[in-house]
Amino acid sequence: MSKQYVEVSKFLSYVLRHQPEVIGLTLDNEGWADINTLIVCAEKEGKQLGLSLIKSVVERSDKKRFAISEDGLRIRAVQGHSLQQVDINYKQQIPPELLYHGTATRFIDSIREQGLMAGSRQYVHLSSNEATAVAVGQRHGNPIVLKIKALSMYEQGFKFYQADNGVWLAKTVPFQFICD
Ligand code: HQG
Repeated sequence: MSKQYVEVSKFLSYVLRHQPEVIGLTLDNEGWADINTLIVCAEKEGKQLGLSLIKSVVERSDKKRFAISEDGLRIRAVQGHSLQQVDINYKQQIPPELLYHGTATRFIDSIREQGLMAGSRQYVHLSSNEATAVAVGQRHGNPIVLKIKALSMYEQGFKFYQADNGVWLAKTVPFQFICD
């Protein structure tokens, strides 16, 4: 993706997952924003976003971070929200035996004590492949990939969800389900 696309993608992630109010935007309960309103609000803040630019960023997003509604009028982030009022009706799924979580080595002591916590986001994010987890961990520092006994967790009553882009979500991961 070009530098401009990455910038727009980060901007969309920020306003659609975390802080729509910084540009005067409101999201509905399922996280949708009206695209025309988004364009107007962004422009007031000095950010030029045309409809075609937004559409190509959505289509080319490496992780398929965003979705456009069937009528083409609304946009939302498919996962990653910290906004508590957004309640996406994720599909509950039976997870594979193992899922992966990339983090930084400096968090390990705290994770050992508390398990994986969602922190400011609504969910702990897990992936079905190790490479994605390495990349996620690198964002925080010296990366380490934790293997999660997801199926055992599920069998003990923990719920797993999957976002439209394949990211796995759980409210928490107790440390006992992290492989040695
Ligand atoms: C860590 C990206 C201390 C956790 C990715 C992580 C992902 C703890 C950090 C999505 C902890 C939170 C989310 C505990 C968890 N003590 N640290 N008990 N429990 N942590 O950014 O998973 O590219 O909120 O390990 O692909 O890094 O933006 O979560 O290191 O799917 O689309 O606390 O964001 O997607 O960091 O990333 P984050 P994350 P995008």
